[in-house]
Amino acid sequence: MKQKLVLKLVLLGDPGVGKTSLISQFVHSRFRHSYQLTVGLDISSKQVKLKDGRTVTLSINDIGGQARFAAIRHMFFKGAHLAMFVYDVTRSETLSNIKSPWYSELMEFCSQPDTTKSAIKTILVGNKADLEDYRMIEEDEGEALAKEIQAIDHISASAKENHHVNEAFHKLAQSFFDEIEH
Ligand code: G3D
Ligand code: MG
Repeated sequence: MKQKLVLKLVLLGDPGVGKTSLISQFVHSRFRHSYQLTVGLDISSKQVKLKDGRTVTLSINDIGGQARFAAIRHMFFKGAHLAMFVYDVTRSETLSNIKSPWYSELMEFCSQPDTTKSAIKTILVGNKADLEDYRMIEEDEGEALAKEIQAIDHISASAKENHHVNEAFHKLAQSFFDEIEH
């Protein structure tokens, strides 16, 4: 019997960086112009094809404004295999907030004994790359942070223009298997 592979992916980053928009573009191939605050925890799933032809289902977890509350965040992180850190290239503070609180909290939580710490893979995404005239964060700053937090990669993306969105999700999913099988 074929086993269904499901990986839990969480998106982390400040409000307004485009987490919900990246998911909407990846899962539904659409970009919504009206601002919709994510309420509660929103889970969607999408299948991705790995390099070897197998498919894996991503269970994509989007957390909203409630991200302020530590108790909810912990439920959100629990059992995650993959994390996508998202910042907005037009707002500097969204990059500095990746390291703390987002990265440090994920690590803190993942050091609990019942989680999949050894396997968690992360990627850093600089969203809104279409807003070139308003860019405040250069590529090399994102790359440096990705190295520092040991993310598998740094990707400049645009949920609006569907630029590098699929690549970011696919790369992250693939990295989980590259690690296990080598
Ligand atoms: P969040 O889920 O991280 O809180 P959202 O962020 O996905 O709700 O997006 C917040 C705002 O950024 C929305 O605009 C959304 O349209 C915009 N946005 C998201 N991704 C992009 C992108 O790639 N490029 C541009 N130019 N805008 C983007 P509003 O105006 O509704 O606040
Ligand atoms: Mg949202």
